[in-house]
Parts: sequence; C-alpha cells; structure tokens
Amino acid sequence: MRILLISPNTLVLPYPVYPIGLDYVAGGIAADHQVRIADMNVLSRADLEAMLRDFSPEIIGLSCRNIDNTDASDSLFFINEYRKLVVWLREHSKAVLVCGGSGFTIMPERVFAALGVDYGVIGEGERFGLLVEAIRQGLEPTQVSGVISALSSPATPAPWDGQQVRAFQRHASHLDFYLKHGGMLNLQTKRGCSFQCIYCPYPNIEGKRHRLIHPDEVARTAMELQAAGAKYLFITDSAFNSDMAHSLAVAKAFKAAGLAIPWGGFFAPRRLPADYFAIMADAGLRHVEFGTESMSEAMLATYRKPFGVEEVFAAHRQALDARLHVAHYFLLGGPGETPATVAESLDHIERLDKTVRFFFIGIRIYPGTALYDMAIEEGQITPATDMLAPVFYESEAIGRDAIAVLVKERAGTRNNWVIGSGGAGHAATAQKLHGRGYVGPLWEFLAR
Ligand code: B12
Ligand code: SF4
Repeated sequence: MRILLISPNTLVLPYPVYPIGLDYVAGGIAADHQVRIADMNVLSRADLEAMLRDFSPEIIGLSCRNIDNTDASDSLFFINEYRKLVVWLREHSKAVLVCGGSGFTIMPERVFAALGVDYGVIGEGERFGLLVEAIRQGLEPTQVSGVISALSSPATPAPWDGQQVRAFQRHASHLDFYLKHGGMLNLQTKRGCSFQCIYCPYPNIEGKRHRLIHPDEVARTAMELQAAGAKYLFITDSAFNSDMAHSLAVAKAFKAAGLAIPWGGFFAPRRLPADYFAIMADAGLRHVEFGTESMSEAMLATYRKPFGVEEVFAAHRQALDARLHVAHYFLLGGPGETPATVAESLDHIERLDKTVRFFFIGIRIYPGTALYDMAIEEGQITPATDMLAPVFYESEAIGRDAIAVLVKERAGTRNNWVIGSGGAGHAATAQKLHGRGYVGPLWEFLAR
C-alpha cells in the first residue's frame, strides 16, 4: 500500500527535533509497502498538496508527539492546529487517517476525539504494521490490540515485544533541515522506565520495564547517523542512566565503533560509580541534562525520585569533574510544596556551580499518574475534568505565581536561571548560533 507518514510538529522550542518516532513507524512497514515521510518543518502546505497528488496515499499516519508544551508560564496548545490539518487532509485526500505518538498515547481517547481521525494506535508505532495489514485484507482494524476507533477504545496494550526497526533514510529530504539547524539527530538506546515518579507519564508511554537495544546495535545506528552528517546526537531515553550497566555498555560500544561526534541526554542524578561520567566523557558525552526536579528533601520523597539532595550534589560534581556541560531541570509546585520547601530548594540550587537551571513552575497533571489520583482526592479535578488542554497541579500552601516570584527574586539578573525552556528569546538565540555553525543544544553558553 502507499503510506504517507506526517510529522506536523513545527515547534522550534528549544530547537527543532528530528521526528525519530516516524523512522520506527516506517521501519515496521517499509519492507512491504511504499512509505514516504512528510515533515512539516520542511514542507509548505503547497508541497504537501503536491505530495498528496503525486503519491496518492491510501493511508496517512499522523504523529502526535506534543499536545502542549507543559509550560504553565508560557502555555502553548497544539491540538487545534493538528485538527485543522486533519480537516485539510480530508479535503485533499481519501486516505484512511491514523494517529499515534507519545502525546497521543498519554490521552488516546481525548486526542482521537479532538482530531477526528479514523483510527489511533496507542503505544508503540510498530503496531501500525498490523493495522495496515488489517486494512489491506479488509479485516476489522480494531482487532489489532491498541487500535482505537469511534466504536472501540481499548486499554494501553502491553509493550511491543516484536522487532524494532529504525528505517533511517540517509537521503531523506527532511534530514538536511536538522543538519542545517544545529546538526542534531537523535538516538534511542532502550525503551521504558522502571521508576514511578508521581507526575510522570513516561512509563505509560514506553512501558514500566526496560527493554534494551543491544549496545552494538545502538553504536551501529550512531555511526550511521554520523555518516549521514550528524554533528551531535541526543539520546532520547527517559533517563539514559536508569540502567547503569547498559548505559556504560553503550558508551563502550560508541568508543569501540569510533564515534567521533559529541552527544547528550537525560540523566537521573542518582548514586553513580565514581568513574561513571569520566567513562561517558571519554566516549563523547558532552551535555548532561539532569531531571533533578527539586532540591528539597521532602519534595524529592513526595515526587518519589530515586535520589536525595546529597546524590544530586555528588552527581553534579562528578559531571563537572569530567568537564561536561551540566543543566538541571526543576519542577516546582507539587503536592506539599510550601514557601519553606521552595526556599530549601533554592538554597541548595544556589550551591550548584557552573550550571544552567531550567524551572518549570506548576506540574501538568496527566491521567494514569499518582498525581492525577491525588488531584482528584484533593478535589482539584474530577474524573470528568477534560485534561487535554493542560491542567496544572496547585499546591495548597503556595501558588505558581508566588513560586515564580521567589525564583525570580533569587535569580536576580543571572541568565543561567531560566523559567521554562527559555521561550522564544532562547529559541531565537539558538537559531542564530546554529546558523553560524554551532551544534548541539547550546544552553552551555548560559552556564556559569
Ligand atoms: C527526548 C525528549 C525530548 C528532547 C528531544 C531531543 C531530541 N533531539 O530528540 C527535548 C529535551 C529537546 C524535548 C523537548 C520537548 N519536549 Co520532549 N520528550 C522527549 C521524550 C523523553 C522522548 C521522545 C522520543 O524521542 N522518544 C523516542 C521515539 C522513538 O519515540 P516516539 O517519538 O514516542 O515514537 C514512538 C511512538 O510514540 C509511536 N509513534 C510516533 N509517531 C507515530 C505516528 C503514528 C501514525 C503511529 C501509529 C505511531 C507513532 O511509534 C514510535 C516507535 O514506537 C518524551 C517522553 C517519552 N518518554 O516519550 C518527551 C515528550 C515527547 N516531550 C514533551 C514535551 C512537552 C516537550 C517540549 C514541548 C517541552 C518544552 N516545553 O520545551 C519540547 C518540544 C520540542 C519540540 N521541538 O518538539 C511531552 C509531550 C506531551 C505533551 N504534554 O504534549 C513528552 C511526552 C514528555 C511529557 N511531558 O510527558 N523532549
Ligand atoms: S521522571 Fe524520569 S525517572 Fe521518574 S518515572 Fe519519569 S522517566 Fe522515570
């Protein structure tokens, strides 16, 4: 069949992100079908129209990565734009429309209803191949587990245990865009997260158990991306070091394969082997993005983070000693946050040297998380509350605005204390520097 996969994500904050999910969706079907990718970071509507005319797809897969930007200080909501695209696609094509992606999987029924597509695939895109086969054979698509339609809304299926194939196309027309805007491509080394932080939907998106990609396979893909022109790789794992042994094996495989470009990823600031970051740095790691969330001991316990304040300081020091660029992400305003816990966090955060601090104030409540249950118990929401447009948790003892005042007071004129991901100003600066040939996330220019 002729299948068109569309990435409608044109958000440039904090920078444009290569649509890696569609490489995996394509990988599941490319052997048996004709597949094309349309990336709306690159194509105009006129280009898309021409593509629909020339290729005449029978099925269109739409990737819904982002519902919103989860930033209460500067909230953006993307579903209305995607809805308009679906209406436009209906006017220009007779194809069956299917949606999937991480944003979709967080709230499949709501996104499905809001977009008005024919089917949705909850969870991993590898199941898209089964849906395509059902359509080809004239079978009922909802017999495939995880497929949602107007008449059927199944639960999230078990994590995919079949083959995962990334169909990275070295000559794909959209590749050049990312190579010219920061030189950054991305890479997955495993799926799943075994921790249970109260606010986090990642285990619902990727599964609660780690499924590891063999280190040699990860290194082979990294070399392929490098050969295609990548100047930097971002590892998309929820937390690269949530399986310490695997992350070390991947680093070793990068080195053995001769990977020459720098890379970065998310890390949990948990207890680490003494030489952990030295080994990582030796294998090319350049940027460490710590999902620290708070530096109040009580709040870290409430969030069920797998580390305490001392571990954060130790991991931070180890990363700096390995001469890495370090950023910390904070999530303030959760259950039990008070002026005192904010002050405790800020006092500790103050002591983190040579770093950039990104503050997200207000936690987006996602169905299927412990925070969602708490918010219902506290009467902040009811089971009938629509969670599609972002709803943020409110701490009883301190509101978001009051937290923002405390953070801003503490930050003063320092520009390495950033609220949200930095907004349009930061994106514009990154764009300018990327245009001059700088590569990677570039937040290190703020670190001091
Ligand atoms: C890595 C990551 C980042 C990195 C990306 C770096 C890079 N160069 O790639 C950084 C830090 C830059 C980032 C930024 C942002 N992110 Co982010 N990010 C992630 C993360 C952890 C992994 C995404 C990923 O690449 N996964 C690997 C690929 C292979 O998986 P995938 O894309 O999900 O695709 C699979 C399936 O979803 C499915 N699929 C995908 N498309 C389709 C299409 C069809 C038709 C089908 C059937 C299936 C399908 O198949 C694929 C294979 O199984 C997710 C959380 C998570 N664990 O999913 C959040 C996540 C996607 N991010 C999110 C958000 C909000 C953002 C930001 C807006 C945050 C901000 N304010 O800055 C920005 C937006 C950036 C942009 N321009 O789009 C949210 C989106 C949910 C929401 N509320 O909308 C998520 C889910 C995290 C969360 N809060 O829950 N992010
Ligand atoms: S916040 Fe990070 S460590 Fe915690 S459950 Fe989510 S992905 Fe896992």
